[in-house]
Amino acid sequence: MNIPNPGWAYRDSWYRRRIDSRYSSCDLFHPAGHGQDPCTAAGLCPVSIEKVEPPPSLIPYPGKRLTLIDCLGTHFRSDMDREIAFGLSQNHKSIPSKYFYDARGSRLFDEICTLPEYYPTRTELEILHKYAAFIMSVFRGREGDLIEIGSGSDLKVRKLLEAVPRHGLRKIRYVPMDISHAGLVQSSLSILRDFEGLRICGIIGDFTCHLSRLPGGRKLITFFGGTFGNFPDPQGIELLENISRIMGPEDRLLIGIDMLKDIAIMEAAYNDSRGVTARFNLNILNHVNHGLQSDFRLHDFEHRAFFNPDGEQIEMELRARRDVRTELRRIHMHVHVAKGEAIHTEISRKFSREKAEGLFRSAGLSPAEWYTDPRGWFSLVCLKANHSS
Ligand code: SAH
Ligand code: AVI
Repeated sequence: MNIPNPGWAYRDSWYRRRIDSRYSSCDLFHPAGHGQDPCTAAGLCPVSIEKVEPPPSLIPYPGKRLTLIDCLGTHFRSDMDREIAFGLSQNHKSIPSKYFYDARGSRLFDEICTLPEYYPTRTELEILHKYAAFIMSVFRGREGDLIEIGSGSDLKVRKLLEAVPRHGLRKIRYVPMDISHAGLVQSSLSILRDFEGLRICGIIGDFTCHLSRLPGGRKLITFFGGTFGNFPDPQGIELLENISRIMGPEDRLLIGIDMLKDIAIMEAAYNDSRGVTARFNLNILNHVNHGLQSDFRLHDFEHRAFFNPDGEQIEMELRARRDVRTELRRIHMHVHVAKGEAIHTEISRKFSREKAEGLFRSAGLSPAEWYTDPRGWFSLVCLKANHSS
């Protein structure tokens, strides 16, 4: 089933039924008509919420174990208009990788994570499995927030939560933040079901601009999957600086980074034999078509992913098989992609330890712990903010 993103999930009857029938302790905030600032109620910084529209049957919810807050609101559409128009009007065309993650894109990414060629997920899980109890000891049985930015599916946070004794779960609030509305709701509900006593405050937001909306108390911030590697140096450093600004002396940032390795292994991870990564890459055009009312035909493009040794990164693009012309009708913009021309969609950086440490340092962060797998393919780094030490 396709749940359009964002903001439509609750209007979908299948989805509504699923929430109604399985979860009663759920609180969805509606900006208008409640006379209450939802963020204040949830212990978060004030924010205007413009779009969550739960059907009347979802309110009220005793227990209030799940709160959902929408920071994207109507801005999502105008930001998407502006960013897509900018990217497609450049000499080297591009679409920002965050637009991979509509409901279908999020599902395709989950499928990528199960592929034999896509080593990052299982390697990161292996590391988490080994060190979860140690990582979660930062809470030392005290109250705090376990924040996950770019949370996606719940695979990884489960490993951390499973390492917490049952009574400890009551002291923790899980705060996932993701741009994908459907993905965030689905994973929040699944965690809510399986971890009794845990409270969840899901934030539908963009971590490049909504970090200040995160709660201010004691926290462990997690940024899994190597998503940090989807940013070039300047944006990556800026993102880390923004994270470090909201960290207190005892707070930690646990960040996943994919390490440099044999080129054939890295390239195979982005050119899987079942073609799931190709579908994931091409699906970004579906998202653009839906959002900006265009008519890109997916079969007019070919998925390409290769390692660029200069940037030490995998680059993904969509190469036009023929001359393509379409109009982004929502913003009255005509686009021409010439045969053979590429639309760049993603970089996925692969790090040496020295390179990563340099970036962390530039952002005012330093490693407190460095966890890796026996082959050194992936690293989970626990960082503290220098300003607060
Ligand atoms: N953390 C998960 C998912 C990684 S996929 C894992 O390790 O498997 C990247 C996730 O980040 C997706 O769920 C996507 O929706 C989200 N994402 C990408 N760009 C984002 C942005 N700018 N703000 C918030 N979430 C974003
Ligand atoms: C989310 N991110 C870390 C993934 C990656 O490996 O860069 C996205 C992805 N792109 C293709 N496959 C997976």
